[in-house]
Amino acid sequence: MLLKRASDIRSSEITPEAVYRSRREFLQTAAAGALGAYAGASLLSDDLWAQAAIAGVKKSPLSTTEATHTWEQVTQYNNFYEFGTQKSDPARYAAQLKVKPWTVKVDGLVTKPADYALEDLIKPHQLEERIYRFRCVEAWSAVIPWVGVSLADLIKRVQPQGKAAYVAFTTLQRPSEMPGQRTSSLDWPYVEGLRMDEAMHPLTILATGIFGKELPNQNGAPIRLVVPWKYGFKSIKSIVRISFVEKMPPTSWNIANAAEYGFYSNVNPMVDHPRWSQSRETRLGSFVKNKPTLMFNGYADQVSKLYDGMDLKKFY
Ligand SMILES: Nc1nc2c(c(=O)[nH]1)N[C@H]1C(S)=C(S)[C@@H](COP(=O)(O)O)O[C@H]1N2
Ligand SMILES: [Mo]
Repeated sequence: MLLKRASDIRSSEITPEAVYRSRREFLQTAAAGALGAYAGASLLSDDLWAQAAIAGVKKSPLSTTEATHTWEQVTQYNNFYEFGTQKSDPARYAAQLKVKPWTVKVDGLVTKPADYALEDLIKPHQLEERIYRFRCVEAWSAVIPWVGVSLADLIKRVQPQGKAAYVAFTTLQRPSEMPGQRTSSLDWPYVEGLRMDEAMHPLTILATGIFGKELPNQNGAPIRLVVPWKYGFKSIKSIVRISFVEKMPPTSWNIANAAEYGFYSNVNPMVDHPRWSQSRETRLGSFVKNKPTLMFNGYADQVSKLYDGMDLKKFY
């Protein structure tokens, strides 16, 4: 029998997902209430809330003022295929991943290549809270208070060479602790990439936390990318390698299904996914796909310049 490709699994998930949300999250939302979520998050006792707090995090003017989702919503409904293809799998299985110590290899066309211990790569005084809208290609969305550093600051420190036109990212490959990697739902390891100007954009961050606490494993501990104007799958989790390269690097979802997932993957309500519309979205905790999706996920003023003159139907 042929193994199911991840792209097939996705299409079959659409209805069960909505059902799952409407049942489970009705109760959660009712409990967390309209408190504005962030404060409400602690109302839901969950031992993950015991994640270590991150000290000295500054607020950022780049944050949205919209109310955030709850800790429970953001940590119990995830995509992290290394732990399985169901939204509940990461919360169930990711605790077994050992994230300390953690090393990130910086290599390729760069002046200061090295295997950096995570503590040496992320400067605590640069940590900021960035509350961003998050939009998954499957048309659900959330508002998440990340803790992270500007990727641009890190890139400047390691000094890419003039020829470096793209940044490539790789997730940890450790099948002993990542049961999904013992299946062929995707080609492993998970890889992603950005054009250099996208990587250098002030909105692009490497996140190490959510809600002022260290990232739970299911959200991509100990370090993951967040690019708020792109579909969620660009936000690669549990990064172990950052490479500076000349040519556009391969990306996991493009490898899995090039007709459906391109390199750019900018949120764009005018360019539908071949199997569903992208014009509206379902906010986590809601029942209906009634929220209009905004161009570049609402970040058009900041990022549309990056794509001047590009046909976004062609470069999806
Ligand atoms: N390594 C890795 N990174 C990943 C994924 C994955 O399966 N593996 N899923 C992506 C997808 S499709 C989404 S929507 C986001 C989900 O992030 P969240 O679970 O923190 O909401 O992670 C992205 N990063
Ligand atoms: Mo996604």
